[in-house]
Order: sequence, then structure tokens, then C-alpha cells
Amino acid sequence: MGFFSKIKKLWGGESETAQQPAASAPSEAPAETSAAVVDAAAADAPAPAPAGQGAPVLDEAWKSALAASLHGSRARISEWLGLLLKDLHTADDALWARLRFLFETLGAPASEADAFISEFTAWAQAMNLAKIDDLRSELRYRLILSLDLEQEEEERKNVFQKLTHGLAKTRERLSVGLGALFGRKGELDDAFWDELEELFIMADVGAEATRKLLDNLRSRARSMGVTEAARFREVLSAELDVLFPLPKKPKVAAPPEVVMMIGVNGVGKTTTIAKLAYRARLQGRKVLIAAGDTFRAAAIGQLEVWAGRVGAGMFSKSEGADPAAVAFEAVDKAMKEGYDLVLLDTAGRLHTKVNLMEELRKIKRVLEKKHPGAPHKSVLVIDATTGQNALSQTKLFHEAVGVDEIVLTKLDGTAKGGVMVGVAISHRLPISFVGLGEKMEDLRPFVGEDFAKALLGQ
Ligand SMILES: Nc1nc2c(ncn2[C@@H]2O[C@H](COP(=O)(O)OP(=O)(O)O)[C@@H](O)[C@H]2O)c(=O)[nH]1
Ligand SMILES: [Mg+2]
Repeated sequence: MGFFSKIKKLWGGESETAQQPAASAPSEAPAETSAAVVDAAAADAPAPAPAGQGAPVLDEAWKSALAASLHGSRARISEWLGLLLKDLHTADDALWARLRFLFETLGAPASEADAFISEFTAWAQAMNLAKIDDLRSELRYRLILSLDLEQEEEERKNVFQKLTHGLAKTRERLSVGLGALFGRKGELDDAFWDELEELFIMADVGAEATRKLLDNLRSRARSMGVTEAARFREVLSAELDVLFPLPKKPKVAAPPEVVMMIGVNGVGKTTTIAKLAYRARLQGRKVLIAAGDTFRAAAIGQLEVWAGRVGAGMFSKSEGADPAAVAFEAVDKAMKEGYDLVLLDTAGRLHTKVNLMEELRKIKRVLEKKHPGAPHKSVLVIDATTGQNALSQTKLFHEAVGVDEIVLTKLDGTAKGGVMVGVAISHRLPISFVGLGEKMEDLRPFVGEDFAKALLGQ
């Protein structure tokens, strides 16, 4: 059961109809008017705790300010966070009282509010953090996931900015060339197409994918009736907007959902497993991490540390154990103990390529036998800074074991974004998440349109 299951989807997102948090979905949200909700929440709220550092806690003005912000038509996470943390210096009873007021005003069940607060407190203690400045971004991330705000305008902008930053190098290179090309007068002649081809190749799209992309662009230009260079930007934007297929939600007939993580060493597979486990935990799922990379004891140890930190269960065997046996026994444990999600780490030693692919295929067979439908997804992790290797890795893994979706890591570095255009064109595989840093909160859903915009510039 997820946190705040009752109050999710209260805000309208992109939709035209402004929704009121307390009145949008009568079957899910309390039916009282906002004023009544605020009063009831105030009455039920625990007696204000001693104020931290003399900060005013839950005074009437503060309560009305937060209530007004909550009852707006859009989710404004920064504004709420600002109010929640206003004048506080350490995480103490004042913060918990404010959070309780927030949740109660939204009509959240008290038990879920308590669970949120106690989990957050436990995290802060485990990390040995008490200062508000150190806790701010973690609290923001937890609120976003718990309240299902990731697709909200403000949060999308936030991720878009990071994406824009990571793709700056590629964009600079592309946009100068494209700008010059589109700025000139004249028809879409051979010289135009030749120069466009060169630009894509320089941006790491890859030779084969570039040829396909040019074919697509030619027919799109025709169907849009664009014949001159000056209007070609519209054609390119339209093509890139629909380039990235959306990830499919896997059908899971019976829990647990089993996800097999694959990819070569160093791309960020283990870190991504930790981030995915963390997200799923914050969304209220029970997660088991399975150490299928048995090649090095250190890999098992690293995963164990992560499982502990993110509050996931862990299944491992000794170094050198058969990875398929790990997969089998992990799923067995997950079924017996009621886990919702199993994330299986695998080895990524490419120099023994044939063995690795054989091993991955065996894991898949064993999983399917143990739990029909499993693995529900094979997720390939790719390092966005590696350029053309991303293309060859996708080809290799996809042909050998079948990839369902891609997670693209290290987009915070000097990413070579063009290669993902190549991967999308050559393999038509969806990208589900992007890694934007090393922190747990730095894994965000991939939005194709935003990626294309960050790549091309506006
Ligand atoms: N900057 C950045 N570093 C990352 C990201 N994802 C993983 N890393 C780092 O990449 C390195 C290798 O990660 P690891 O998960 O051990 O890779 P694995 O060998 O594929 O399991 C570690 O130092 C991670 O912290 C990311 O999105 N951004
Ligand atoms: Mg690893």
C-alpha cells in the first residue's frame, strides 16, 4: 500500500480544468469544503510542539498560507516546501507538526502520514542529518513521489533544466550547425542533406541510424509540405517528438514483478538498482534486491550496503555461485515473503561475452520456470557519456537476450545525447529513466519531448 493512496492525482497536471485538492474527486477525497478540512485538520493536529529555534509553528497565518497554496489549481511543491521549512533550522517536532498539517489538509489517512514521518525521521537519523539545509532535497523528493507529482509542470521543468545542463555540449555542437543550415535561404537540395548528415554523425547519432533518420525526415518534409531550409526546424522537431517510444507497463499476473538489470560493468547498473529500489520503496512497494553478479564478492557487498540504505530486502549467495540459482531462490523468497518487486543485478563482464550472454539466457529460462511471466522486464543500463559504445551494447544485449527498456545514466556529465537518437532509431526501444547524478533522488522518468528539446535547443 502506497503512501497517500487517497490523495494521488488531485492536481490536474497539463489539463485545462483546474482541480481543487479537496474537492476534485469526491470518491477519493474528503467531501468537506476546504475551510472545513482545514479546521478539522487543525483540531486533530497534535498540540504544537515546542518551536525549533523560536520559529513560529502552526500559527493561523502560516496555516492559511499553506492551505491557500494547497487549494490552488496546480501542485506547487517549491512553495509548499518553502512554507514547511520556513524559519526552521533543524528537523524537530515543529517540522513534523507542519507535515502532519499538510497531509491532513490534503485528506491523507493519518496512518500514512505517520508512516511518512517516521520513515523520514529514520532516514535522517541513519544518515546522521538534522540540519534543514541537508534534508531539503530529500524531503522534496519524498513528497513528489508520495504525492505523485512527478509529471507536474514544476517538476518536469526541474528535471528539464538538469537535462539541458547535461546535454549542453551536444546541443552547442548541434545547434550552431543546425542554426546555420536552417538560416540559409533556398530549397532542401543535396548540399542541405549532406550537411545535415554530417551534423548528425558528428553528434554521435551513428552512420546507419543517421541514414534512417534522413529517410524519415525526407518523407516527413514531403508530408508536411516543407520544401525550404528555413522551415526545416519544424520537420526535425516533429520527428524527434515522436522518436522515443513510451515504455510499456508490464503485465504482472501475480506478484512479484521481476526486473532483470543488464549492462556492461561501470555503466551504473548497481547504483540504478539502488535508485529504482528507493523509488519503489517511497511509492510504498516491498522490494527485494538480488545479487546476481556473483563474479566479485565486492559486488555483492556493494549491493548489500545499498539494500540496507534504501530499505529493501536482500538476497545473495556466496561469490562464484550460479547466478541462475540466485535468481531462482530470490524469486522463491520473494513469493513466500510477499515482496512486490524483485530487482536482479547481473554481471557485466564483456570480455567473456559469449559466456555472459549464455548466463543471462539461462537466468531468463530459470526465472520463467519459477514464476511464469518473469522476468517481466529486462532493463539495459547505458552510460550516456560513452557515445558509439551505447549503440553496440544495445545491439549486443538486445540480440542476445531481448531488451524491454533502457535506463540512461550519467546524463549529468558531459553526455553524448545524440547516440540515444541513434539507439531509438535503430532499435525502437523505450527509455524509461535517466540518471542525473549519484544521489538516490537523481533517477527520473525520461520524457522524449523534453530530451529532444534539450538536445536541439528551443
Ligand atoms: N554522475 C553520475 N554517476 C553515476 C550515475 N549512475 C552511476 N554513477 C556512477 O558510476 C559508477 C559506476 O556505478 P556502478 O553502479 O557501480 O556500475 P555497475 O558496474 O554498472 O554496477 C559509480 O561511481 C556511480 O556512482 C549517474 O547517473 N550520474
Ligand atoms: Mg555492479
